[in-house]
Amino acid sequence: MIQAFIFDLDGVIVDTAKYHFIAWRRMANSLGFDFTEAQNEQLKGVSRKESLGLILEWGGVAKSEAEQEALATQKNEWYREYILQMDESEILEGVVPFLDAAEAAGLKLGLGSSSKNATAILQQIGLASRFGTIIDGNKHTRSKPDPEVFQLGASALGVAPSECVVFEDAEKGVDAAIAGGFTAVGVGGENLSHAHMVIPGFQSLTPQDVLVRLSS
Ligand code: B16
Ligand code: MG
Repeated sequence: MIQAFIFDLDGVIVDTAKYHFIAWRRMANSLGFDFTEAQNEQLKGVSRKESLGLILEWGGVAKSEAEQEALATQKNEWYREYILQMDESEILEGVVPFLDAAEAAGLKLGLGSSSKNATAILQQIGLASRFGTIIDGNKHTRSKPDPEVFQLGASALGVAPSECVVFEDAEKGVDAAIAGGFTAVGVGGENLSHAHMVIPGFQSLTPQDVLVRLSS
């Protein structure tokens, strides 16, 4: 029986992919190359370090470890300029009523994100206190598609993966949930057909709708 919902952050609760894209592009442009929004799709759910590696590869640019460290720090400073302007108006449509209904139904709520900025973002948008546990990029070491982030979340909530639904917008996030034995709900996005169920978003959706569709 499902006892808990674990939510990814970027792309599920808020659309921060656009801010990651602007900041990474600024960094790429400073190195003399560019990349596309379609390529940016591949960075969803991927850690900062791994994202940088992919972008440098696309630009055909080689950098030392120390230089990569400096580039990642610079990108994060730019990214934080954007996220520190965020407020609750950036919460994706339907998310708050869905969280309210899930809580009222007695489900435990957790957050599992690759982002080291997840807690800052949740504070900016006023949702930090809504989750029984927040596992962010500072609390786990193995990136999605490794299931570690969700396993730590389930364990902190005191539930087994089989009792937990994970909501994810990234292909690698859905892979991570499935690899860990969770039920995966893909949110929006493309390449999510391997999830147990796909939803366009949370508008007009209730936890009961999800549980009924998953059991049918
Ligand atoms: P940061 P999620 C992920 O968050 C993003 O989708 C991904 O694009 C980003 O590179 C990663 O967090 C790391 O973010 O640089 O803030 O630590 O989708 O797992 O919530
Ligand atoms: Mg995401």
